[in-house]
Amino acid sequence: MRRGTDHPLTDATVDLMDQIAAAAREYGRPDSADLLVDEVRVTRFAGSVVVVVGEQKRGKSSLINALLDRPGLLPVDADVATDTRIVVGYAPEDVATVISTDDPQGRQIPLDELTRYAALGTDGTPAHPNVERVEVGIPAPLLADGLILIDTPGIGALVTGHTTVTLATLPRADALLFVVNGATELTRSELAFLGEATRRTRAVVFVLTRTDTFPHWPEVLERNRHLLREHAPGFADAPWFAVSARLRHLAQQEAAVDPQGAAQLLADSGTEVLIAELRLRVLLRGRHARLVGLAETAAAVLADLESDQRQRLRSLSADADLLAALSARQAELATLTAPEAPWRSKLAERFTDLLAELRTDADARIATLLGSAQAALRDGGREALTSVPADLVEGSRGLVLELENLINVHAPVIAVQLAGELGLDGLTARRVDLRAPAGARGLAPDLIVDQAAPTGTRLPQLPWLPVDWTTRAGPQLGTIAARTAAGYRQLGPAGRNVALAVGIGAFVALVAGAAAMFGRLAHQQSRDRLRAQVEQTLRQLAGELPQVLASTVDDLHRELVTQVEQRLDGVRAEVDSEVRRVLTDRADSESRLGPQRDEVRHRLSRLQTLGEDLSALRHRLDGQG
Ligand SMILES: Nc1nc2c(ncn2[C@@H]2O[C@H](COP(=O)(O)OP(=O)(O)O)[C@@H](O)[C@H]2O)c(=O)[nH]1
Ligand SMILES: [Mg+2]
Repeated sequence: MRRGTDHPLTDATVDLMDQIAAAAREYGRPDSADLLVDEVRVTRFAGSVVVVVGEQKRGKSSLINALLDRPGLLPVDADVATDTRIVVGYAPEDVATVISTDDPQGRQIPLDELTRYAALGTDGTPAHPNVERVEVGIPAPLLADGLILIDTPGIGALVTGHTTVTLATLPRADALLFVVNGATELTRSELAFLGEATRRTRAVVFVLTRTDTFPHWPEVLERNRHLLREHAPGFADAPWFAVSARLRHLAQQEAAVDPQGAAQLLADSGTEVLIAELRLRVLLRGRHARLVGLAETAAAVLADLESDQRQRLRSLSADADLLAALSARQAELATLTAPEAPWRSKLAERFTDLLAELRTDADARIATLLGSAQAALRDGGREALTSVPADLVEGSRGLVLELENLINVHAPVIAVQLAGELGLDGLTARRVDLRAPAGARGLAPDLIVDQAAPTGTRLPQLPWLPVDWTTRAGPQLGTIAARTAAGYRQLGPAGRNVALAVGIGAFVALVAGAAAMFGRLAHQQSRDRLRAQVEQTLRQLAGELPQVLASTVDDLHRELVTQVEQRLDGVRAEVDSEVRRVLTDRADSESRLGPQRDEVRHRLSRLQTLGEDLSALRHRLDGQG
């Protein structure tokens, strides 16, 4: 994969990580070594996801086509509206895959059939309501650098299905690219969306399109800034880019004939500045945050290794207090591993709270789905007979995504808290992998694009993007590595990680079942019948949800308990063997202890050198930030 936008310190960082991983392996911490190697892999390949959002016909799809210099790529037409998410990433050759309820694994389609699957039909209803997303891979240079662009259906009222899904996607992306056009100022629904988005996104870039058609766009832009200050102050300082997709296409056509004119058109299109911004702010900053996270993880690993060796030195030097300290730790661990250890009930309480929160949230969302369906059936025209079921299908997807978000925000916090309270060196809540099979997440963008959707689910989601559970407090562009490091720092030495790999399959299946029901309700003849069926399906969903949520949370709880128990057993075994070593060392002769001390001192000095190199690197990273 071509990497034109690489961070200047990538090689230096990766090289040092390799050295630290090697030391960890040599000095008896293979898990820490694996952790580092794993994170390096993620850092090398992780791309940045940009969700392109805006109302219908603002020029989102045209903009993506222009940025990729592929005029016909995404469906653009006065009367063809995008009706599903189109995820565009790098692939060495053109490829398109439809992920639908019928084909959760994905089914390859010719790229030129994209419109058929991704757009509304001529009668204004989805031609393929079961399509969850389409993944498109093309060999565009901008994507080769790791960018993933997600084209979305237009946002409307906050409660509509499409908008719900788009909002739920934001915490999983690196940036939001918000598209408006130069004709009119931000609408009420756009401002409402942005208000909601403030809590959910790390970075936003505003793009005002069609500057070629709307000469008064500068006034519109000024007015928009003003409106943002008033209605979404969190975005008041976000950058704005005024562009014309058309001028970029014209420039492309002119390039061979009139290079000078083409260069002027390209400059006038404003798109080059936007591309530079995407490279700099999104790609490069994402990489930077990942490198910083990696360096932080490495620092914690080093501290861990050093503490091991210091303890070893104490033992070899017949430190009188060491045995007492180890015995105290043994006693403490004995209490913690007892069946009546207080952490168990405390943990149970936290999961009970989580369940309550999930239920409240789910109930509220189902009530909203019902309310807006009823309103549309009461007030809408005939099109409500098709739009309401379609909206409910999307609304169900949004429900799953939002509940996943909630679990992903809370479950790691519970794990982190517990680890802190148990004083468990090495209990690290790295990531809560809720659904995807091992290896399907946090992978290279090319893998995300190439890979089939997660297996074992009936309602496949957007490619899983790690949820930002540090919210906005973390690095500007949160990343797996940065967040992993945050968890690591809170929890002390890593090495043995708690990855909560729990399926929420039952939950997904339940909601997918409801979504499929809604899908079948389209083209009903009577409003009253449709209303009755919608109400019945939602009631059924609301009725079954508590049980399914309870068992999901129960699984999570059990999984964490198992992990903690295993970890406690591991620590116990470690401390026990340390005690045995202390006793052996005591019985040993000075002629044998001396050389061992020398070896440990040698190790400590190697670790110290690595530590100095790491400090220097972190300093350089700070300077680049
Ligand atoms: N003149 C002009 N028209 C544009 C430009 N960008 C988009 N359009 C037109 O605006 C309409 C809506 O564009 P589209 O990309 O489908 O909007 P979307 O619904 O936000 O994805 C289409 O007819 C496009 O041809 C532009 O930069 N200049
Ligand atoms: Mg579109």
